[in-house]
Amino acid sequence: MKEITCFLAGIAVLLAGCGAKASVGASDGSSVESVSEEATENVSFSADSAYMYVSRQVEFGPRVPNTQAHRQAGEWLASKLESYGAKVISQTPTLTAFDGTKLQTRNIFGQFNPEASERILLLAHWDCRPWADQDPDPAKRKMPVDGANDGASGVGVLLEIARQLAEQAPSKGVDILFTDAEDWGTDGNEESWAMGTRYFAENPPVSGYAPREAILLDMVGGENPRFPKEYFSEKSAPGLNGALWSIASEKGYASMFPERVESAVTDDHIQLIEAGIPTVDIIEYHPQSGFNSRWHTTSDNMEGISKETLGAVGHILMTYLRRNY
Ligand code: AHN
Ligand code: ZN
Repeated sequence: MKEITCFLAGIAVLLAGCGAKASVGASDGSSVESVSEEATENVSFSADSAYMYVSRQVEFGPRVPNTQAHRQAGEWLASKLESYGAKVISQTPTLTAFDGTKLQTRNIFGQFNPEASERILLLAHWDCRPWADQDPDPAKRKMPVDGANDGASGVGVLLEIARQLAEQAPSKGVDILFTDAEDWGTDGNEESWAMGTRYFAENPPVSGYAPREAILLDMVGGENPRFPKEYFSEKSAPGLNGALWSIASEKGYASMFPERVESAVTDDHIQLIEAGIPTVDIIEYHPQSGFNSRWHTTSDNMEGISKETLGAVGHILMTYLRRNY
């Protein structure tokens, strides 16, 4: 009996800790009923649907700027966002890459509740790297990557979030941005990455654009991933970082989301942070081996995509959105 009492008290403390309502205990001691916050907060996210959005992008072929696959996928992404009720603005600058190539790019920006002044920005890059320069086979290093994880995974999760927002509108503002030309970069040249996001930050699509905070998803579909906190994110938005990682552990994803800073990456979030928007990057990283082993190889294809991972990330994000927006 003593053990059971402690167990029940433990549940009560946990639930109280996350602000949930709980009714614990039964007269005959045989059942424990609890009404968690989850039941009342209406968080829904379909991992199957997110997976389908990833797969659909990959079917276009590598979405490398200046290719037909890229143009067609860009059209599809904009029309999907629009179909979920977002007010969509495309930016189509020609950007010059580090190697002199002129890139015909497209940032795709969709707003839910465009008139709300309190807003959050959710983003992921949709372009693919033109060269699989990390491929173990030297003969393949000039081939483009499929970008199933590196690109399509984050976009797939955000498209599913857009679909959920069409079902139940947020009470504040939510913006979704698919950024271009993130991955036409080269080692040792910080400026060569994240060109689309730099353009967005320097040329906001709506005047006076100032979201309260932003969340970047990058490589969120791998198998057996690990998402430690990221250094620049923790510096720029410790509150948001803390809230997301504590939702992760509340939902049972503590081992996938260790609450320690273990990475520091050059990515789209740096551009937003420099523009004054506190931003968190959710990105797979392993302290020993770095990114996912398929990263920038020809194996970054659908075989490396896990529905469970997409579902975990989506559920955490959706929970944060429903509680705060
Ligand atoms: C660097 O490779 C320096 N940063 C990783 C940013 C990135 C590339 N994310 C996806 N692809
Ligand atoms: Zn990449």
